Amino acid sequence: MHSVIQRVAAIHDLSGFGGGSLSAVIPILSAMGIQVCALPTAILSTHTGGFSDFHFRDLTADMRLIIEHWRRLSLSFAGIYSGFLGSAEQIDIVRDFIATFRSENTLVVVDPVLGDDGKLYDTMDICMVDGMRSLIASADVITPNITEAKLLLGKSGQDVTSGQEKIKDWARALADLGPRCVIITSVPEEHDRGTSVVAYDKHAGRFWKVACSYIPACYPGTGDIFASVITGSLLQGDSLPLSLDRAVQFVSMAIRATFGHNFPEREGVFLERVLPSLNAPVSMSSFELI
Ligand code: PXL
Repeated sequence: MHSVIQRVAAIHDLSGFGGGSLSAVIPILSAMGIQVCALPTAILSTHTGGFSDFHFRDLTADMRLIIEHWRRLSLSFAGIYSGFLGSAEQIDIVRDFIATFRSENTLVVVDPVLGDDGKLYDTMDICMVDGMRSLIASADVITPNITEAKLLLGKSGQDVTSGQEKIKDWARALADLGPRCVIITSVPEEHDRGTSVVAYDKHAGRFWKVACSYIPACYPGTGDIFASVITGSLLQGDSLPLSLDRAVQFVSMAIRATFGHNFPEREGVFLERVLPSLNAPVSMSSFELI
């Protein structure tokens, strides 16, 4: 029967407090009219950024059983979207999942969650970096931040991360590993304190950039929010540059809705304040071809 709603398999952890991961993926995609089937990779009391004594339960064994049941149900997906993985073994599980459930029109988005601010997250190690590098070969779209781009390309900590031509080379090198579209976030601007998002569409041979307004705060979970809006927007049929614009605007709005309040940054952004804006028409577009 013709499907009336688009369905996405969301392969992420569930962090109980602090926002991000499935706590962001589900409401964002639901608000965009997309049905989310969650395949949890791990359950945590909080995300790992800014909390040291978090509880972590790895769900590798459960994932296999969940996938087996979904296979018996012959489920199909318009999108497959992965993020934080709980063990190196899950790399193979996600790769097999994509091979089994992907059809001609399935959009596969891999957010290679590994680290930020020049450092690996607490639960990540070099095996995960190597695994993620192999997993992105199965993706149509990847959304690394600048730290993850560097790790995936095996660049050293000393490697300078600014300069438009350099970032374009990195995006090309990541696309050479497999994905059609590479979206790099948190790219430092050369002449001011701001950052931008740079995207490369290998088939079109084009680079796009959207500048992000500067706010002196760093909230965990914004990478998951960004990648979720990208996934929803592409599934809704938006172009790559328009999807970038929507995701950057939504993250900026969430940060602005939070920044004026005096809560610790580790508690994440007030996503609920801005969710309804996902249904508003795009009011302004600021993408540039670079
Ligand atoms: O936002 C990425 C992310 C996802 N899941 C967990 C995390 C992080 C980043 O810190 O800790 C558990």
